[in-house]
Amino acid sequence: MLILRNETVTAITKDLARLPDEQPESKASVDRITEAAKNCGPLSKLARLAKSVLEEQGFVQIRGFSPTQARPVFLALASLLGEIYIDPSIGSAIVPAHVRPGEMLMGNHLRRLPLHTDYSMLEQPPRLTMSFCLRPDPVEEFGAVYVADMESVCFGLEDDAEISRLKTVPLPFAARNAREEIDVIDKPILSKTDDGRLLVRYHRSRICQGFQVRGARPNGEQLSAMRSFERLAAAAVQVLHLKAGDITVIDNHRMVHGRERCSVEVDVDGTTTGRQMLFVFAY
Ligand SMILES: O=C(O)CCC(=O)C(=O)O
Ligand SMILES: [Fe+2]
Repeated sequence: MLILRNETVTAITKDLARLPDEQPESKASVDRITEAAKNCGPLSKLARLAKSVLEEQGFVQIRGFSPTQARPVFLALASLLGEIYIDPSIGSAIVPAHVRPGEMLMGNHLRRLPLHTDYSMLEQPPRLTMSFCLRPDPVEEFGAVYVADMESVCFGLEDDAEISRLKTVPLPFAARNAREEIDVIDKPILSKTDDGRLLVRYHRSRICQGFQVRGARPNGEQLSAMRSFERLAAAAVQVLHLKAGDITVIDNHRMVHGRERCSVEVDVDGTTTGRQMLFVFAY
């Protein structure tokens, strides 16, 4: 974990006061934030440290910012670590999530979220999944993030039969396209990026949806690839407990992530308040 001293947070916040204060809805506004972030000395140094830790272990947790500083700090740091991705179906660089009963989006569910990679249905999934914790779960052990580094799981064992199968058995990943139809792409769980690095993709419910759309059932090889991947990933899980203000950066090409179950506080009128996060994705 990178723990920021108070002086560091003060210096970064002062620098960022010069940043354009705008909703990052367009590529142009993200470009302006990126340009301004490059001139923030202490933030650039923090970004360099974050890159080193990310390279070492596939994720990095940064603690010390306050939740009220969320948007400018989060976006500026993201823009120094990668090229920010704007999901066309969302239309904004920042994606909020608030845990509530009865929500559609997986990130808002109270249940435990199984290990997966984000945007597994894209030909090129974003390299970084970044989160900013605005409000942790009301219960200490709840709402924790799980990460598992599949690069270290595979290291030195690339020719092992079980791991080799993960590179060759294709699985159908489903995605809703702009016309509200379902597209399916066939990809193995483990492949390589253009620059030859490991690219992990996995999302059990997207895969199930892929089979459903095709009107097919997974064959024995596919089932055993899914089971063996899930077993290998589960055995490598590390648990990250979040505090308000924590920024977590996960390498979405080499890691899978998930989340512990959540809870909500219930008001007299039945409204609920739970874990609140902001997400940014980047290449
Ligand atoms: O809330 C979290 O920390 C993770 C949520 C998540 O992984 C997702 O919605 O894809
Ligand atoms: Fe995710």
